Amino acid sequence: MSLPTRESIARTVLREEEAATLYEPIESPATTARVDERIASNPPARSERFGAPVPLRAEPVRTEFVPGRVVDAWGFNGSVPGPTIEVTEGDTVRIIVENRLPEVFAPHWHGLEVPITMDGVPGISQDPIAPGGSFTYEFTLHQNGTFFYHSHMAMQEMMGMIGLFIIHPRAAHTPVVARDFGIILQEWMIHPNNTVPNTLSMEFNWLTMNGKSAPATTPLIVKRGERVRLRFVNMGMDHHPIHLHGNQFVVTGTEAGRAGGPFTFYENTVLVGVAQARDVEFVAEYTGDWMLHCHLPHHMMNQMVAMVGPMMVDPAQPSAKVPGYPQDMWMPMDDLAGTKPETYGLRDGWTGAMMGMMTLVRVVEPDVFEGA
Ligand SMILES: [Cu+2]
Repeated sequence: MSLPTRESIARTVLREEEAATLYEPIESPATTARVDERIASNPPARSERFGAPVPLRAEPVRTEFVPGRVVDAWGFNGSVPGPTIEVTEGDTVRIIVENRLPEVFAPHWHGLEVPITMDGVPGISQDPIAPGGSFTYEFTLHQNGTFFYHSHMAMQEMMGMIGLFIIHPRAAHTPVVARDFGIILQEWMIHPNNTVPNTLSMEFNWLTMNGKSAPATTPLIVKRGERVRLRFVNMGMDHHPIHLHGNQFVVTGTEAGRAGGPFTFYENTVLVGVAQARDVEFVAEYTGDWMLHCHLPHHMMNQMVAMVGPMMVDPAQPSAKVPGYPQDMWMPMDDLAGTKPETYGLRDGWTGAMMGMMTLVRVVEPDVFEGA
């Protein structure tokens, strides 16, 4: 087993300091952990302290699911998925939404109990926001939990238009967590030689966590002994059974907010249905690189295209006589995707095991984590 080195952890901390200059976390003494925004969106999101309105621009965004796989998606503020909005229960928020798309649009605040005029459904609760137009939403939040915003135009959803809307409670839920990660699950059909998602497709060949497919996803680094919260949101056409290796967790929240405790029903796979949120919590007791992934086999792959790859076989080879051969190929690409601090120290060839809706929870020893 390979562990991050002191050097890699130092680089991670440096990266966090750099990120701190990019956004201003909301101060909330009630909570000890914030959603890790390096994970929650890419590039790092800008959380806005209430008092200043939150600017939210709907716009085309060119991104990459893995290095070299360019995709022309739609998102918010230059990010797919959009930036994480983090607020505290009781806050009044003002969000200035600007439409830089070439068609009408409106954002819906999924699960939030807001006045009907703020619900963001074009044609029902308001006029659609015209291209070049804007609309200001303002509401007071009396809930807490994992929520999200998304375009209420169905095909725009499948172009990527979603972001996390995290409402922290006034007093932290107990037991208090030390790490808090938000992960948006999405699926896409990107045909060969295309960069634009086919939003009408019923089949999908790219599965992403926060806009990246493994091995380009960012592993979650935690210290052994810490209590960890993972927040999942699913915006797509399939339900995702998200499985964590080597640990048992409890579901502590849904798309409606915090669930009622005590939490005694342990699982290691949680089904995150379409338009649902699930919060799970566990204590990271075991050192190691534990996989966290959707367990649908077709969601553990990249670039699935019929009649390409596994279907090609040389009939002259003896192996061609084995019924069913070939099935899986081992294709590590460490050089391509293995260069960020969070992947430092993984075994050679690790990228061969990482595809699709997949990442790692890397539990490291406290002295390694602290760089002692
Ligand atoms: Cu899945």
